[in-house]
Amino acid sequence: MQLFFSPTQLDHDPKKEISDGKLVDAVEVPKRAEMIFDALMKLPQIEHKPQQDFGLAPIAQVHDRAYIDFLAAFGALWAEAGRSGEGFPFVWPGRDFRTDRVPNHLDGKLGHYSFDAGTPLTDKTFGAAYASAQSALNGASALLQGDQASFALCRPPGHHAGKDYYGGYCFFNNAAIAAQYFRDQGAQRVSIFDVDYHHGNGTQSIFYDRADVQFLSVHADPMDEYPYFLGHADEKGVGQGHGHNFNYPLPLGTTADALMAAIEAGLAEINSFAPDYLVISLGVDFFEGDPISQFKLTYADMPAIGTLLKTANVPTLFVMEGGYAVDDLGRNVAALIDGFLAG
Ligand code: OKP
Ligand code: ZN
Repeated sequence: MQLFFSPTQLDHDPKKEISDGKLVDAVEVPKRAEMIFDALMKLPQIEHKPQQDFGLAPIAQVHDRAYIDFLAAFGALWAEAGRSGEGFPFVWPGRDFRTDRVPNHLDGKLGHYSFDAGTPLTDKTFGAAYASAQSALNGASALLQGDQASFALCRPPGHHAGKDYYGGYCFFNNAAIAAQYFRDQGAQRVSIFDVDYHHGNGTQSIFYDRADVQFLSVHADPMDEYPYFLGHADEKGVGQGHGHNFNYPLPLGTTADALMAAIEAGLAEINSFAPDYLVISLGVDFFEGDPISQFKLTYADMPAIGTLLKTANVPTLFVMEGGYAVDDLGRNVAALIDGFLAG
């Protein structure tokens, strides 16, 4: 199994985030990727090769140009405004505000292109997010060339990012970019199964009106957990996309049995859809020790999740999303992938 990761992804190195009314130490840190990389490299089946650069075009197949340009320009705009620290939005268009005009002012732009205040933006974010998306594209390319499985160690993660907004530590939607790339390279149908603890609101939104990309997500019930405003079971898709979106919200405190039952339900839908490729948005923040999450899976539960995902029996790209128990992160991911490879 080829593993894709570039050190440029470590350049996004935020110091602080806003949480519980305070500036606290950032949770989505470079060390996360280093821990996962080191642990995966210990698996004998994993090989790490140099990355190809697919350019901006496949990113622009998913994200609006103006949004991409804003992220690219952010560092200069922030410096020009004479600001120090990291970029945080604090004003958004409320329900009946206008969103058809992008404000000139930096604070207006920040609000226009984001949906939460928990995601620090730095002058290095664009480069790291670009490199993270390239890892996903390399992983997709490996499957297009005939590999049965590949692992894109994406970080920053992607599944909360929509076509023209960031949030939830996510800037470019790596899973969506990979899925769209499969389509653009001739695949007829692609499934994205999001098994992060949080709902993949960005990925859902990007494909909500489409019949060619099926989206499924198991996650903590948005009534009780971030991102709060999307991820309910009655969100089925619109237009051509109706019947191609599947949400499996689960209660806080969920253990392996219930999570695996929901994954099995999702796998049955994937089986009927018969995709050419499967993208797994993988977060291991369902781990009991995760500092920001409230599911109760143990380290010992990880291999069975991987083995279960293998039963999809479709060429599979893993795209890394969340997981914040930094000391346990590597071995949790490696145990899950070990279970997948053994399955
Ligand atoms: C990203 B991913 C906790 C704030 C949590 C956002 C969580 C984003 C999770 N006080 N903020 O899906 O793992
Ligand atoms: Zn998550």
